[in-house]
Amino acid sequence: MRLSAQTPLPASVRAPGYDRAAQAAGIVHIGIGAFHRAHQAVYTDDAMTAGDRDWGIIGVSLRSGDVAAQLNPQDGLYTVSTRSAVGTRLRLIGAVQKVLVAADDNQAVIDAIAAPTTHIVSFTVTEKGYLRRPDGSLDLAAAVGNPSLYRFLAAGLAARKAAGLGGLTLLSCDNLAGNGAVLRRLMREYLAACHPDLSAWFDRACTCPATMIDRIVPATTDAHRAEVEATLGARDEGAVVTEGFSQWVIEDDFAGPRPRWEKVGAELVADVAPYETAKLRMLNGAHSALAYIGLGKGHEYVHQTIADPQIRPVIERLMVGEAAPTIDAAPGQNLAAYADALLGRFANPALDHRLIQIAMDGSQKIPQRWLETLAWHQARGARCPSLEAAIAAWIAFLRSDHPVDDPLAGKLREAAAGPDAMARLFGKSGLIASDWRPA
Ligand code: CS2
Repeated sequence: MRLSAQTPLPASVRAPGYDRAAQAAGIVHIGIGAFHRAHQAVYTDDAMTAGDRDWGIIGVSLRSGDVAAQLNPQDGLYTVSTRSAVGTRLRLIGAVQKVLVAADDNQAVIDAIAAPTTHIVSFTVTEKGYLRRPDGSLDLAAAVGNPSLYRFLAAGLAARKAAGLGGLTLLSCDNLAGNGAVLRRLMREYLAACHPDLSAWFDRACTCPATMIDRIVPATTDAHRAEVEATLGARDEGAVVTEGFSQWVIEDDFAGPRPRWEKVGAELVADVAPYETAKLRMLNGAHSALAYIGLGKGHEYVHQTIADPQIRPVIERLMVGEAAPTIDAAPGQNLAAYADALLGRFANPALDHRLIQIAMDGSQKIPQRWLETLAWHQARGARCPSLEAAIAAWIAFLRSDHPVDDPLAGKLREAAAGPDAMARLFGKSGLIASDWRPA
C-alpha cells in the first residue's frame, strides 16, 4: 500500500498537527529535492503545528519528474527519518501540498508564483542552478533558456505587478557565500536584459534575505525505503533520511508575511555572514576535503573517513587551524566548539553519507569552501597544508577512474591531466577563477 492521507499511522510516527486541507499555499519552493524536504519543509510543518496558518508549500522541480512521481500520488506526504547511533525516529511531514514540473507546465509555475496567497519563493537549486559564469556574472544565454528559475520568477513577478499584488521574499537556501545578495544581483542582471520594465518594481517590492542552512541529508537508498516501509506499514517513495541536528539562520528582511520559524528553532538575525562563512568554510570545506581525500584512500562513507587516523588530523587542522582564523565570529559564536560538534556529526555511524555524493560539482563548491580560506592566508604570507592536500586530492580525483559529475567535467579532466594543472585550474584566469594563486 502506498502512503497517502488515508494511511493509519503507527503511534511511534508523529503526524502534522494541523488541518492540511484547510491551508492555503504561502510558499513556492523551487528545487524540491531531499534537502528541502528534510530542512525548510520541516520548520514550516512545525510552524503550522505551532499555530501558524496558510504556509503550505508548492514544490517545483525545474526538469526532473522524479519528485512529482514520488509525492503527488501520496498527497504530498512523506516521512523524515532522523538517524543516529541510538536509533531512528520517523515523522510525517504535511507542509508540501503538491509538486509541479516546470519543464512540463511552465504556466502552472508562473501561476503559483503569481497567486495572491504566495508570499515567499524559496530555492534549493544547488550551486550550479544559479547559472553563473566563472567571473560570477549571470550566464544570460542559459538564463533565458527553459526552464531557468529566472524566467519563471520574472514571469510570475510581472503577473503580480500587473495584478497590483505585493512583491515577494526570494529566499535562497543554497550553500553560496552571500546567497541572498547573489540571487538579488543575478535577478537584477536578468531583468535588466529581459524585463527592464520590472527592475524598479523588483527593487522596491522584493527582498532577498541571506540564509545559512544546515542539515546533513544523504541520498535516500532502497534500503532506507524498505526500513521506512517496515515501520510505517505503507510504501513511502518520497522518504528522506537525515541527522538529528538542524540549523537555519535567516536574515530578517522579508517583503511580506512569513511563518514564525523562530518559534520552532530558526534564528532570525540582522547579519547571517559569520554563521554562513563558518558553515561553508568549516563544515562544507571539511566535507569536500573528506570526499576527495577519502575516495583517494578507498573509503566510501564520511564516517569511515573521519575515523581514519591519517585523515582525521588533516580535517581538524583544516577546520580549526585554517578556516576558523578567517572568520569574524559573531558575539557568542564559538568556532572551537563548532568544530568539535562537526567532528561528532561526521562520525554519525547511522547516516551512511556517501563521499561520492559530496564529490559532485566540485567546480561550483570549491571556491567558497576552500579558495577564500586559501586566499586569506596567502595575503598574510601563510600556507594551508590541509587545504593544499585537499586540492591535490581533488586533482587526483579528476585524474582517476571515478565518474566526475560536474558541469565543467570535460574541461576539468583535460586541465587536470597536464603538468600545468594547477595553473589551468586556479588563479585569476583559471577554470575556477580565484584570488588564490598556487605557489
Ligand atoms: C555537502 C552538503 O554534498 C555536499 O556538498 O557538503 O550537502 C552538506 O551535507 C550540507 O550543506 C550540510 O548542511
